[in-house]
Amino acid sequence: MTTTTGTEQTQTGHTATAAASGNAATAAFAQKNRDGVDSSQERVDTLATELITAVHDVVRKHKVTYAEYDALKGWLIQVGQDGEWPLFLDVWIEHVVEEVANEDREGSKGTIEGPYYVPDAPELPAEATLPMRADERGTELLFQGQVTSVGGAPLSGARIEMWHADDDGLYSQYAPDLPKWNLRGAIIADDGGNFRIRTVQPAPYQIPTDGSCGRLIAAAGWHAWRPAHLHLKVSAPGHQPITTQLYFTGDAHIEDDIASAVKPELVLEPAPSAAGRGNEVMYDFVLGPA
Ligand code: MBD
Ligand code: FE
Repeated sequence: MTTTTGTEQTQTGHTATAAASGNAATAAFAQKNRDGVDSSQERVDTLATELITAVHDVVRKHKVTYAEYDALKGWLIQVGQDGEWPLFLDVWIEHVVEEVANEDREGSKGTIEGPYYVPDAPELPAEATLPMRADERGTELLFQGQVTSVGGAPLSGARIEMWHADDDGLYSQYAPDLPKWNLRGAIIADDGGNFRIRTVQPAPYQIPTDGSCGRLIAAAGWHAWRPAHLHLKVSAPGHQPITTQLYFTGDAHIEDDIASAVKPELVLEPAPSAAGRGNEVMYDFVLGPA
């Protein structure tokens, strides 16, 4: 990817905009969140009071002006209009929620889900190629391994959902003109918990620069990049499911992911494929009891 604008021009001329991907992510979230959560009044009181107090502390500490307060108000309104609340929250907040949620987890490390998961991707056999275009760009990758329990028992029929960006850093269903399930699939492991998935290595992901999150990044002098990554959800009956991501050694943004979601255990070291084409790498998933 060579763009620095975050606005991808696709082959058919449609443009990937922050508002389009943001609004799609907002709609997808609304769909999955229909049930809400049943919190006690005491819990809501505690969390809301402490959050509001934390903001008061920042206002006092830095003597925030009315001009700055109005800029904040305008920006918050615009985040909603751009549909970028899922993006904002998953980039800057989710990693701490994940840290707390998984502090007692046994087995493989998890990390954040991010805004671009889609349930019910096509099911594929244990040895499979992710759905992709005939001319899909990117280095071919063979990703293989085994799903086991913490005791080492193979988890027959484990489900490995994988989704990732293409060579332009774009996700299907969140950018125009990509086939619906491009680079998304649900692989069912064999009786020994083994899987062999063929795909192409994704490109690094840049937060859209033409939306509210991009404006914040530019105004603060931050960078907008996540290292290239594979997203995964791995599950098996009787075991704790895991949501994680895997990264590639040597990526320029491993050390400074804008979403703070890299962990050393999640960095792959692919090697050139023995068969001669592309790269291959092994990674095993270990799931704790449910
Ligand atoms: C992504 O692809 C992603 O994984 C996260 C966490 C945030 C924004 C885009
Ligand atoms: Fe991602």
